Amino acid sequence: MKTAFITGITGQDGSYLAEHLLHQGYKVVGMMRRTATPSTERIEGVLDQIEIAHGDLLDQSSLMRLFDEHKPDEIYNLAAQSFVHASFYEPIHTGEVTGLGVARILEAMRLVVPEARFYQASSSEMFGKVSESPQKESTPFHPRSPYGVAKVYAHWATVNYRESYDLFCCSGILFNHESPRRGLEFVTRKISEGVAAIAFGQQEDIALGNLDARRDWGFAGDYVEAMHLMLQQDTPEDFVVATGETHSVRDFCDIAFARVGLDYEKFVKIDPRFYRPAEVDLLLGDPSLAKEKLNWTPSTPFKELVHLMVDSDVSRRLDEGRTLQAGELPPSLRG
Ligand code: NAP
Ligand code: F7E
Repeated sequence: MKTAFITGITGQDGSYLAEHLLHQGYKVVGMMRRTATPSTERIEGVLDQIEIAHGDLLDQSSLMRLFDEHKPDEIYNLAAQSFVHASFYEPIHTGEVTGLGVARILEAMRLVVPEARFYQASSSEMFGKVSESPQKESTPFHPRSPYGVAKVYAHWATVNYRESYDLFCCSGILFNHESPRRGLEFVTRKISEGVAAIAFGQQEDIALGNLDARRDWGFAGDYVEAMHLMLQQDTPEDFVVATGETHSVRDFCDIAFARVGLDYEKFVKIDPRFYRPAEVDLLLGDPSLAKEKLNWTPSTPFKELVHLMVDSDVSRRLDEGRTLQAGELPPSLRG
């Protein structure tokens, strides 16, 4: 039985990847950092099937100790300070975790488990101010935030360990991927949760920033499959993972509010606090290489993704016995 080691196990992707790898017959070890209140909500369903290991990307010795203890065959580095907006306010911390943390993990792998295969969670935020559309593996990077800058460092560190030491290291350049498990601060979940709260009379409006930003949004459950496929290749290579479609934040609002029979224009307020010092205006990925070499395709169209997220936030309230106050829910969502 192969052992997979996942950092960022408590995050959105960590939870989906753990489920996918368990299904594939792996032993899964998930790394968690020490916090006063452990955040295991997303992995409650699989906690009894995985092994939790305590370590931190800020602590080199913890990574070396854990690799020595678990001797992983595959290492998936999903841990990061992943919120772009916060990276402008905590640039040093973001650099330490999201950038240098990857050098720490690569060095631990080189010294302790050089035969392991390594996946780095690279990001479309590295393209930033894009020089071509759609973006592909060869598109130049122009990051627009401390987060994007840290991911570029991590990306090149991964390439460098592959070229310098012949390690099996690769990066998935993943475009935005969402789910009902998305953190509440990201725009998609902020909207889906806000729509549900408005429909149940718990909230009056949603304050957002730039509605014209465009993203290539896919479903997280699909994207973790691409991560696994990358580590099953004969030779390590980097891949763009995306849907090949782009939509604006405004489009997301429109479909999300319509799902509960409401008009977004009546409920969305613009608040300059949610604008960023530098914005990424447009992201659109070209997943041709992943389709060709990994035989990977996204399964969840944009509208379906928005509905999935809104339905989940509505259903949770219905399960809690809450009563609908506003809107015209479609029949599938009525309690
Ligand atoms: P997420 O939900 O924010 O999860 C981040 C994970 O990193 C959490 O488990 C967090 O633990 C952990 N972490 C943070 N600091 C750490 C540290 N110092 N040591 C160890 N663990 C630490 O992110 P996600 O959406 O699942 O994304 C997974 C990865 O893909 C991230 O690297 C992200 O940057 C990257 N990415 C995401 C997307 C996307 O659209 N979702 C796209 C491209 C790339 P706590 O629970 O303790 O905070
Ligand atoms: O913002 C705009 C905002 O925070 C999307 C991370 O997973 O994907 C994610 O980064 C867009 C931006 O995600 C609000 O200005 C408007 O243009 O949901 P987001 P992100 O910054 O694209 C990449 C690929 C990653 O790698 C990251 O880890 O939406 N926007 N109004 C807003 N965004 C937020 N968060 N909140 C607003 O109120």
